[in-house]
Amino acid sequence: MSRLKEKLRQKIEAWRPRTAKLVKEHGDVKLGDVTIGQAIGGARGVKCLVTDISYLDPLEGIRFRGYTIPETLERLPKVPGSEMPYVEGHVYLLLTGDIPTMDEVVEVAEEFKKRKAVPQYVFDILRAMPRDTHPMTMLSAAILAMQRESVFVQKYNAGISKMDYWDPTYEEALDLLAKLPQIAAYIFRMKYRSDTIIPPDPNLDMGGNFAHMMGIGKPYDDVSRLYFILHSDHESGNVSAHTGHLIASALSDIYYSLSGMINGLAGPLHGLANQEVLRWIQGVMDKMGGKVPTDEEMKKFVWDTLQSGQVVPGFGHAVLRKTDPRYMAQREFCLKHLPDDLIFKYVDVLFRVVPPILEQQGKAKNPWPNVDAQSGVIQWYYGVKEYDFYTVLFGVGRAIGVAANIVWDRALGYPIERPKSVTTAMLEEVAAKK
Ligand code: HAX
Repeated sequence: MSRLKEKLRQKIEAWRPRTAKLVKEHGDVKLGDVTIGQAIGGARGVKCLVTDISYLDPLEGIRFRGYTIPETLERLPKVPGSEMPYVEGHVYLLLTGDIPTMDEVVEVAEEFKKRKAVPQYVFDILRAMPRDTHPMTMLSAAILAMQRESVFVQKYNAGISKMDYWDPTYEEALDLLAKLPQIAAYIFRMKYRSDTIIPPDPNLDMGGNFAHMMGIGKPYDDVSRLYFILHSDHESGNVSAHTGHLIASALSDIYYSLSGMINGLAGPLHGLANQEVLRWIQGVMDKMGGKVPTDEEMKKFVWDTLQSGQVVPGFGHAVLRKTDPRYMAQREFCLKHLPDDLIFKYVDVLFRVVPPILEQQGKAKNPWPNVDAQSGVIQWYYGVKEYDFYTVLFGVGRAIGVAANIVWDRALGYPIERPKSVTTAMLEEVAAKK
């Protein structure tokens, strides 16, 4: 058994009594009430999910296993010669809650290398799809196609004990995570680089290998590491994480679950917002003839968007009530590596003008930028101008957190998810009694 798996096994054994005690002795303690507004309004703020992989504080932002983004980036072991940590180390952190040593990270990186071969039929399926298929559809289909590889299904059919469900789930989670960078890069090169596929380099870590297969030189390896880490998890109520958890709760395997979570991420109110931001900026650029708008000019574009009944992509959040620290981490990267980039300047103007406008409009509860307002500009700068592809990068990162959650869901025996519905008439009846 690998050291990561052994450590995970020990953590699971130690954790199980905590969950069991809570359910047995305190199962009927109230966490809160649900209002009619919440029932109609997407369960916003209803506390009914449990995860220890990450926690999103509305004012502070995300903490991965208790660590803020700057702490995570600082403490995880760095790839030699790079500014950014190993993504494999982040996988270790999310799964176990512990910051790994360099030795432990290298072991996980080696394990990823052993698991990374993508079956040929996946490429055949991708090639059979019309070339103008959205890359998120391709990614989802590629993951779903590999469902026949599921270790969980094999073990389940052989009658494995419920207590051991986490083990094959862990195995297939690592199998899938190790393959995703190659699938993503394959989609990119096939669709947007005249089908010139670059094979993986067996000597590189996950982020380095992704940059290599994309055909982009340094520091794109660090960009990839940063992206995958930043996008990995955002507690479990967001659409992609929740979808993955929900599907897995039916004991569907990791392939079904992650293919489904990718489909949720592909919505413009969620992960696709990063593509929408670039599309929106390009529209403004066309109108401005490439010149950077003044604050006054930009305000007009923002108001035009709002008045035509559309959202300003990259701003607002269902939970956060301040600027997303994932935005700030990428902003810092931009200030260091691409301060004079034209699109970064656009993003910078938006950073100044959008929040006061949204406040003035008085609808959005959070006027501040989210992760998606900043992520496209970095990709564009390093040559990935096909913004349809941006959400795929998000998806590769998000898979890490969703997979870690599912392994723990199985370990702690979380049941099939089944919230209760009511009818509109029932709501009216309750409202009338008040
Ligand atoms: N532009 C214009 N209007 C906005 C807005 C924005 N950026 N953000 C919120 N609003 C509006 C909402 O559409 C809603 O309007 P209605 O009352 O007319 O329906 C109102 O303000 C209240 O919304 P809210 O409670 O503040 O926000 P929600 O929790 O309902 O939605 C969203 C959160 C992120 C979906 C929302 O802010 C939005 O649409 N933002 C733009 C799209 C975007 O950037 N999405 C990415 C979010 C981060 C993420 O998940 N990345 O993957």
